[in-house]
Amino acid sequence: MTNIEADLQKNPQFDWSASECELGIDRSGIINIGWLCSDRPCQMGKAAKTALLWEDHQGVEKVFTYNDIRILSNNIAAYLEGLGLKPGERICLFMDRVPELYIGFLGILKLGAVAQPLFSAFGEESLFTRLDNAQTSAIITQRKHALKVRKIRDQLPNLRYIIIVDAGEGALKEREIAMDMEKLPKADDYKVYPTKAETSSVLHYTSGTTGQPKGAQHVHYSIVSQYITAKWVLDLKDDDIYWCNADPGWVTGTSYGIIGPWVNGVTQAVLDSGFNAERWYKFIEKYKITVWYSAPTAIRLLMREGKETVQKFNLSSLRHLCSVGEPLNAEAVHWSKETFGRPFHDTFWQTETGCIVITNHPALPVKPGSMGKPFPGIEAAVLNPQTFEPVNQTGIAGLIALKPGWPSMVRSYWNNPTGYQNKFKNGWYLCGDRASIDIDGYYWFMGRDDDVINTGGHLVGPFEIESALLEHPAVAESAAVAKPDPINMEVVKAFVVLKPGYAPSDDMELDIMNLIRKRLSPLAMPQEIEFIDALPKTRSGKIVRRILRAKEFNEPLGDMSTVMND
Ligand code: 6R9
Repeated sequence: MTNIEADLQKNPQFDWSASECELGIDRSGIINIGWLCSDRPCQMGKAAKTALLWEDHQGVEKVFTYNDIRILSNNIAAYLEGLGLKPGERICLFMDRVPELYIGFLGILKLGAVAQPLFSAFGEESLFTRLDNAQTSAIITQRKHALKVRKIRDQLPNLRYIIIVDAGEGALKEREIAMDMEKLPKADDYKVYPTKAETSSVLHYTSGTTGQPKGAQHVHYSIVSQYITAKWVLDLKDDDIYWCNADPGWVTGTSYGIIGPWVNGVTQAVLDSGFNAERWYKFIEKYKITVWYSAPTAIRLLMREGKETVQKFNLSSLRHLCSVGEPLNAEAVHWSKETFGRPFHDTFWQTETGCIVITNHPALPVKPGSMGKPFPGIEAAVLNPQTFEPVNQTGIAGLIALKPGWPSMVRSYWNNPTGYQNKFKNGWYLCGDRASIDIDGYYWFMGRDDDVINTGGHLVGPFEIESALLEHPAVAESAAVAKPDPINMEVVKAFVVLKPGYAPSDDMELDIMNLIRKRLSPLAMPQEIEFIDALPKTRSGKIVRRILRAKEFNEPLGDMSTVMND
């Protein structure tokens, strides 16, 4: 029987407070995610149980028990405190998927500071924007990524420490200090900071259409949602070996790549390596992964690899599969049934929701191509885009909206209260996506309702790309839009107007692409650049990306009345 069925049988009325009870916490008392993910499992008799099975791309393995992660995160918290870092300060984690990232995350939270994880493939400009906005006090990183921090540290007066986890004997530069996690002084009885339900915990940056990325500010109380959704949707049980292949630079990698499995006291496996079908299958076989949380782009890559590759491995340990980040097409669900003997279960949610909100939980029959239904305790609707009232009719497209109030809902955007207010209409939180609901109450995803580009499950904002494009000496104006892609769903395409005196060429295209890859990230790099004479604009001068995008997708152009066509 699945967890959700077992729990609902005992107590059919859903209430978040039942999860508080199971976690032994009280909304008005002390709640600390770092403690709940490491000390509590130890207190529940799991001290010697494996918390983390880690392997890197060269096959080097490390194993950590719950007691190991408890002590190591204590040591890190005490070390950071010793540096003078205080509760509430932002401490960035900027690393590949090394153990220090996972355990450091808990350490920062135990100190009462705010963990700000950033994707290690970010270039210096993406990094700068986010550290500057959060007025980050310290960054924990690796030698290879410290080079990017060095380039921007002079413009970041608040950044007091650049902590390098693998410094070795290498020379340290200004503000840099070495921290060897395994050799830190022991702080076995570290006094975890008494954070409360509403104390800030995690700051995840996410892209919108306008302006720079927004820092979604979460609180310690979010763990209530992450606990119960991991238990019910991922169906995590005591003897599971769980693998989430998302990077903690993105919300899936923290909510369900750190907090969800550990607060449930489950063993999780981490592979610090990019995509490679054989390596992935080998990893599942070797560690006997039972529950796997993946994404449509990865599934499409595996599908492309074909049957012969899968057949080389024994994947019979897999018992439950979930997917997130992009629409999970029906074809991928059928393929996974055929290949693994079970379907991928779709889960829809966002950085802002902090937890899964619409899903095919394991007790719900999967309708391939649908995202499933709202999670118990989540009130969702599809709203008419003009009136912002629920459409209340099956099959009609509208805006996905949620009634605020679940525990892991984002509390604000860092330094951007207006941006946060703009996400609400008529008492509903708007996700920025469109869907319809069928007669059985299943949600069918239709697309985003804005210009944000979803490439391989990662959101990239056009504004950030366009700002970086303008730094190229030849670029006068630009627009970044989504272009359909068979694997990544969407990739970035840039339309560029050159300054007088510059002519389009292959070299120019490559030069511009490289600039974006280096400054922002490989994800944000345009896969194609089209040089044009002028961009479509409204009479008030705003770029109408919708028209450029419609051309890429062969879609109708829609209302053109406000667009200048001269
Ligand atoms: C968790 C995460 C959120 C956006 C979201 C939507 C898209 C996520 C999806 C999905 C279709 C799904 N998205 N899950 N689209 N089906 N199951 O991905 O957070 O990075 O903030 O992205 O991703 O557009 O609004 P985040």
